[in-house]
Amino acid sequence: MTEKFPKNFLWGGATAANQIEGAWDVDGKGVSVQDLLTGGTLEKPRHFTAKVEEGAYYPSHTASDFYHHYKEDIKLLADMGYKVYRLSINWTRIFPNGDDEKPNQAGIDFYHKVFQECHKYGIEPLVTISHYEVPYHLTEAYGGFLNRKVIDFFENYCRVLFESYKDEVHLWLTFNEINTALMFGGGYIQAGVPVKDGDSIFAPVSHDKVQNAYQAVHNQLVASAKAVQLAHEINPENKVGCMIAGSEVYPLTADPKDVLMAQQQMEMNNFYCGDVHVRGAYPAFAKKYWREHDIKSDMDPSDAETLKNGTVDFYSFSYYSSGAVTIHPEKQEKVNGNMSSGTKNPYLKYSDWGWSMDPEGLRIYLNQVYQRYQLPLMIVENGLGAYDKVEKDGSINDDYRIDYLRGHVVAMKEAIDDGVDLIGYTPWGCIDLASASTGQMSKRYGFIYVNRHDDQTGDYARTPKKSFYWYKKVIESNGEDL
Ligand code: BGP
Repeated sequence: MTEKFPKNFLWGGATAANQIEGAWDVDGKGVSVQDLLTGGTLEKPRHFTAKVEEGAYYPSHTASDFYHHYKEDIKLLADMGYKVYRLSINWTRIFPNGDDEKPNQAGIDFYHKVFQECHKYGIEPLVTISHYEVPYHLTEAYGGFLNRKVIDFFENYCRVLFESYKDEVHLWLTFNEINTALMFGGGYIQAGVPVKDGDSIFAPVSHDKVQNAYQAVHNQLVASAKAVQLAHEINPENKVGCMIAGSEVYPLTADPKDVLMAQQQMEMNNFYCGDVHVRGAYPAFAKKYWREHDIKSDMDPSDAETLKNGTVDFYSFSYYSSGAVTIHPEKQEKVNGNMSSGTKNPYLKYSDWGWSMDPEGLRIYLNQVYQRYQLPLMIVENGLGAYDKVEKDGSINDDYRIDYLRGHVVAMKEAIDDGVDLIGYTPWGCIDLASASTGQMSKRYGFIYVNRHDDQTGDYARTPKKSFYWYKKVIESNGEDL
């Protein structure tokens, strides 16, 4: 007999404010780093514009208009039987510029309404405090998280959240995919580090930018540790997690040099930030990496203590795909996709955006991370971005999505049987939303279809897809009926 999902397992789904809410300039909201990023495609990635260009498409400006549909949306999540809903608070609704003296009451009220709606159905909100939504003013005036003053603004923002939502929210994540600042575009989206007008979000990263990204991430790790302490102080019931962009990296061959390369990528991609969040100190391999890459971050003498005292209560991560690496150029095969690094893995299939599909990799990752940290784990993003087709009768038969998710739920079950303490699962984009890497509405993840398209047409009508009914059944049976 194999182990089952625990009785109180947190089934749910996840979204982010800038990708779902729209209403980017209403009720006192300020401009976030997202609001200046245009839409893009796989061929022509999204880019930064120093100010909003007339006629250009900015995904965060309209997105799925959750701002005006939240009641209907949360009711649909409840119909699926959600126990938890992961969403983010857009910092610029609370502090429009980031350094304002007083918060914006209309912003605070909006999320009160959202949380109350969740509680009406017994859904626990899991709140990401910063999901790629740094106020743009902090980028322009301070250099984003490159500047330590922004740690204080973040702390102030957290204080307002923890106090305002003390009775409504007890599950928090500090920074979404904190490690991505070290991987893409020099940290603009993740940490508000300034970039040049026209820079793509995947622009090649110069040494200065790498240096900046490490500095900004250090400051964010300190900010996160302060937030954890504050959350516990304000309400001992609060549980705070980190959020890592998780990916398993395989050696393409059994050549020990490939194995070493994969190990080193796992360390820098996954464990560099994870270790600081969980263990409160940088891992041993960090020093060598800094030395070899000439990275010098300013650290305050008090930082070591802050990191030590601000370790997280649980480890959360996103998992979409795995990577493979080899030192042998003749064995390398390129993947056409926007997130793939390394080489094609011949054992796996790839999505239309070149992301590998690898449920087994999730089981491996869960085991690896659990053995390393021995903390409760939560998968807060997972899913298949795909083009959906609406049939003549209005139905959406997304069997490919069901297959992808089923494989990952099976992998979770196996990991639980392996002994992993997995506490929850919130697949990404449970309601269709704008894609983070392309800005497209047509790259859909949802159980709920939103009638909105890349050309900015569509009335935002919501329709449950076939996967909606499948996931409802999964939740009802606590992961038994797949
Ligand atoms: C993660 C982000 C999300 C989300 C997801 C899917 O990296 O945390 O914001 O969008 O990836 O990516 P995409 O939207 O590019 O398909």
